[in-house]
Amino acid sequence: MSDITAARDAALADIARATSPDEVAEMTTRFAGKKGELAGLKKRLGSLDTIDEKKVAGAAINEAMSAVDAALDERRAAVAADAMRQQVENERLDLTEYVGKPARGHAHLVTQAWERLEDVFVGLGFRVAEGPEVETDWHNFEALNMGEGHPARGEFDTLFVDHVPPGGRPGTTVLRTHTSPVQIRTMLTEEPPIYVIAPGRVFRRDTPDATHMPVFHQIEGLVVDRDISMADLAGTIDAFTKAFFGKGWNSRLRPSYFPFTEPSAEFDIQRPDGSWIELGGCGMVHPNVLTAGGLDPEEWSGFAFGFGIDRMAIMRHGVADIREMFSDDLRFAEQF
Ligand code: FA5
Repeated sequence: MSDITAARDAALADIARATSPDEVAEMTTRFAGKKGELAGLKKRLGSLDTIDEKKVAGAAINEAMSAVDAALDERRAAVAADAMRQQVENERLDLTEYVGKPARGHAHLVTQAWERLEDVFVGLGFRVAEGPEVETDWHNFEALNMGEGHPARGEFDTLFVDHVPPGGRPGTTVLRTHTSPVQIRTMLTEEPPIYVIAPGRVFRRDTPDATHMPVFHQIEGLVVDRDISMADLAGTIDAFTKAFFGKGWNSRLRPSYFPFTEPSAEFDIQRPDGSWIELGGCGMVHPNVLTAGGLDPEEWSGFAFGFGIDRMAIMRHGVADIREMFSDDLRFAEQF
């Protein structure tokens, strides 16, 4: 009987000290398994002399085994709860722990310029129009008075898309080289008077350098109404220049050539220090373009302009190289 009591007490003492699920598992084998001490004592029951002795000792062993089993169950549950508590503590995320001011991002320089341009032109009474970046040859060139083989096509180093439209010819799907096709799409879907701007992404096979990117952004302007003249164009460009850059800035038009405007001009803006910078092209919408847009040139007249948003952004912020705007260097982006 003292062997049974000693084995039980030793087992219960050890079990009470177990601290991990692994230890409890090991003790389960050691104390409650077939090769355990109590199991060994049970096998020795046969060596006792009387039935009564066997009964008493057998009952004591069973009682001891039940006590050990219960202690193991209890310990197993306790260490499992501890382990869970530990894991929760380890994985705790203290959201109040952050000290200091979180760094806030901001819109890209081009996006900032794009959104300000929209604001200024909407303030002048324009609406924002859109067109697809993948265009048909017809919208990008033909309808803009640049038929097949027109020499001006050569100025746009065009990227072609493999797609062949149903019933169409290969090589007639392009990445738009300018935002001017939005002029055509607008005229075809809207009745004049038309006062729209169309900012967007355009593509050319230009090698990147300080002033060129193969993917860049333009903003187009189109006005179609009755009795629109070159004076309206010049006045609009000047109103825009002062609204966007400031009161001390001026604008001028210089004769130029675009197939889709006649007459055509380049427009420059003058900084308060007196220096001039070229911004974009403009002119009176060519009668052929009005016709392609489904409008009668005898009844309607209009002007259009287009300029580079990226170039304007680098001018405004004094950035030396357009490529810097598209690097992933945060030290650059964080300056603006
Ligand atoms: C045009 O694209 C005409 N569609 C503009 C126009 C519209 C004229 C309506 C008349 C009426 P141009 O190819 O010059 O014109 O491009 C206009 C502007 O886009 C340029 O002044 C320049 O600011 C910008 N630009 C042209 N190529 C690039 C380039 N590779 N990277 C960045 N900006 C460019």
